[in-house]
Amino acid sequence: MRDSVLPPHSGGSHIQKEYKEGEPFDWRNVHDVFTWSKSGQVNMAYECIDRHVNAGKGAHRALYYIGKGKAITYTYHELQSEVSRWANVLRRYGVGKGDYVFVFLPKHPYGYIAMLAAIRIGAVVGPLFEAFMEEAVKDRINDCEGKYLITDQSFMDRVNKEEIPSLRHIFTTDSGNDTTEISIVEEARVESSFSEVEWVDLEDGLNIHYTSGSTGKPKGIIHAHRNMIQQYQTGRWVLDLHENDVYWCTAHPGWVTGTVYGVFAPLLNGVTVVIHGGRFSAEAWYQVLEEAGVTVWYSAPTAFRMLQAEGEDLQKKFDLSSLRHILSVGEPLNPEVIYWAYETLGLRIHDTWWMTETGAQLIANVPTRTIKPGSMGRPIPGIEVSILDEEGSPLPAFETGHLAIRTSWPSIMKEVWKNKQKFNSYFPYGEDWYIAGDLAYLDEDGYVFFQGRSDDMINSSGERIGPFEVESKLIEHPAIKEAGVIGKPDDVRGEIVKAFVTINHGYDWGEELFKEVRLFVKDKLAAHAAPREIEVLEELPKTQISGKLLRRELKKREQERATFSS
Ligand code: 6R9
Repeated sequence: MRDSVLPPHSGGSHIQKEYKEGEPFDWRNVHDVFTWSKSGQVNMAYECIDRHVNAGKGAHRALYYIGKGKAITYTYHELQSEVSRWANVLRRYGVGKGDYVFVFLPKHPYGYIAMLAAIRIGAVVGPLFEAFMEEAVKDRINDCEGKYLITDQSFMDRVNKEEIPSLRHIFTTDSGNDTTEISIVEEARVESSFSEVEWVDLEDGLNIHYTSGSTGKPKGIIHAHRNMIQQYQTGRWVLDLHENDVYWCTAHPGWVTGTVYGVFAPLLNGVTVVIHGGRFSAEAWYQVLEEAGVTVWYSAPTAFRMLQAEGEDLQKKFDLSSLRHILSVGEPLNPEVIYWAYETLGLRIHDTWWMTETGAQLIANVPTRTIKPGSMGRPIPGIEVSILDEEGSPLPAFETGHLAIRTSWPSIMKEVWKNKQKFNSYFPYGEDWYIAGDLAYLDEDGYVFFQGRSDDMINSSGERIGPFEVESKLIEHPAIKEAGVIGKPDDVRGEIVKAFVTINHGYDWGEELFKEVRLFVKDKLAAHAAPREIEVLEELPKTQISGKLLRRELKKREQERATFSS
């Protein structure tokens, strides 16, 4: 019989010393860490890099890249120099405070340097997921009229310059043959390794991430430099980062996790950040853990499940003894995976919950607390959570309702780009409570149990996919008349994208057309958005009055079928 709770492990020395369980926590206690608390001048890139260099830690390793070819290392000092050179190039081409700079690069140190260089000169950085295809790239840059793009020459076939009229300059990391782009790597070489920091306000824009809603196009969530308070502190208490840690967050910065916990939180804590290029493979991932000597590892349930599926024999081939702390985010973490890690690695997986909009973790299993597998953990110090009913009144323990967070906290979003209405929709019961859009219940000890989304959002392998975006793309294909898209429960990916469609006259549905339509969505949007299943219907269920698609009905249909067949 497995234990229903897992005891705290021996780590977590920071939170153990600095926080007494049950006490209130004031975020202002964190301000002293930062240079701005004395100088009054703030910039995220400065606090991530220069602060450590000035404290005599310039020789400490900041980035450690394992990918194709030889490993690449940047010390904090080298990172400062390189970021400054890139910042000088950007400045020379007119990039300045408040400009939107999109970064469309693979998992490689260049991507990190590009982001930090843009932030150093006061620009707002928009990291784009490396698997985005032409339309996903175009829609996002056009939405906020981005003026600058830093990408790689090999990605340029997915950048349609003609259809992004706001773009003034495109910088690329590989000179290639096309001379219309600016080779930022080459131009940076001849720049000075010193650059002035653009001092901004705590409330000024830092990054923009697009998240999928259940209706309409993705929304641009804008965050401010003040986020560093909570990002630093959760790095310290939840990730349990200590100066000599070798830390690997497996997410690409195009997902908010890869930016906040792949770049900001670890660098604010002065640790070594491991970057691994390339796609998932169990062998390659174990290899990275061993070769880099990873101590703290932040990943997602789908990846853990895929590793589990590869079996213990493979795992045993690697020396994973450096690992001491594992965390997860993005989708429900099933208890089986926690027990798998506990039994094979001797470590618990610590689930964490947050959203693009929240800017940092809010609910987590901090190292000093008992884990209840199946629960995301409890609100972190300084955060208050409640479960509200449809009228906005708190529900008792074990009753499922809307997951609500008491406002405010340091890293809450600043705004939704040009969409006040969308921003307000997060506060339907007044400004005291932020409503996540997730359903959950609390147990008698205040542990939070996730129950699903209250809207139609799909979560496949930790990617949030808006059904509307996929539906819109599907009906652009000449064979598809109408489309309704839902998430179908899946053992490995959490959910898969399933489409119900009606077909235009003259088309024969079959394997060939299925593949063609799937590829169509994959090529235009992204691989993770392409339906893995497509089912043809006579007609789609709609609401009687407004004719709105009833995704709920499609879901029900899928559920009933699952019950009958199991
Ligand atoms: C960081 C991130 C947010 C949505 C969120 C929820 C789901 C995140 C979770 C989780 C179950 C967890 N989610 N963490 N569900 N357990 N530990 O994921 O941001 O991409 O904006 O997604 O992801 O539904 O509302 P984002």
